[in-house]
Amino acid sequence: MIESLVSDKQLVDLKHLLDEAQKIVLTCHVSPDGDAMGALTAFLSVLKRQNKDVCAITPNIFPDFLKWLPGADEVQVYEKNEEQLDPVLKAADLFVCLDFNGPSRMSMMEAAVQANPAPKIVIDHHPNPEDFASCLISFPQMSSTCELLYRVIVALYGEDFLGYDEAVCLYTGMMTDTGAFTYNSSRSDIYYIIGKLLEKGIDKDKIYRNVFYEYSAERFRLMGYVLYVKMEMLHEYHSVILSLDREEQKRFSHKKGDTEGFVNIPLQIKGNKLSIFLRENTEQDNIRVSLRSVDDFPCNQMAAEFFNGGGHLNAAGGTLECTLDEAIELAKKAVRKYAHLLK
Ligand SMILES: [Mn+2]
Repeated sequence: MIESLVSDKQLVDLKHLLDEAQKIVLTCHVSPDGDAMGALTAFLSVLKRQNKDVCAITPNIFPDFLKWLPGADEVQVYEKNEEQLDPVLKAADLFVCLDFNGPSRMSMMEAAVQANPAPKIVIDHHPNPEDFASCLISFPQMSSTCELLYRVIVALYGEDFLGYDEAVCLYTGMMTDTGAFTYNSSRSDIYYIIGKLLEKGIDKDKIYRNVFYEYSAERFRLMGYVLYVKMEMLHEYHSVILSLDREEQKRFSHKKGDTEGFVNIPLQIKGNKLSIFLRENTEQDNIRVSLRSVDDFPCNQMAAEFFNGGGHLNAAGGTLECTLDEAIELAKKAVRKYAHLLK
């Protein structure tokens, strides 16, 4: 048996909140990734099988490459349907917040959720959770929220209760948050859990293809363009800056999710320690910043200091309200400031 991590007290609180609730809303962070969607769909399925009245709502749309997830078709998108979903948020008597550590991560949905004083269960692996949970299950050492949720579900309902669809969802989150187990995935527990999920009959190779072999040709043309034309090497600092403006994204028929993973590519360059990707947001008037690093370079610290963001040690993000050229200058300034950790 795997250690559940969740304390007896937490488990009692969790059970009590779930038992008492009549109308549960599950939610996750804005711009959901595989871990957020995997956790959302897995827990949706589990609670439905517990005969709960439960609704899963994302703040905005999730990428096409996650639409195949079992239960994804039942997930509501707040941004697309505010009038119909506001009453659902208002009527909820329990929220379960998955894969985020502070209310602002719900973005356009924050106000509506926070207006409801109903208790919140937070199940998450981001460091430094804010004080907004009635029941906080936060373990930053976890590879993913899905890994943690596996332990929570098993602690609540037992290993046998977990079904095939839920195993697919949980594996997807663990796989995507670790770059298919290439980073943040060196604990043996992870592979014990994968073993258990495989016993449920999941096809991990098919899941890999569902997520990573589903891109459009335009994405690869855009990737080629970014790497050939828009990659700036800061050799002295073992860092790389990638950037994309709105016009360039339009030129390559950019769809949400198309630039997913670009920021990781420069880390494959020999000796490189840090990769920064600056992209003009196609939905809002700001710039999305993504940071990735290897070893112990603190992306989250740099993101908090320079880019109004945060995250994990090796993967963090933020936003900037300025021009792309200004953002590039700021990124260079950030790299110079952290030179002692990069040289
Ligand atoms: Mn996550």
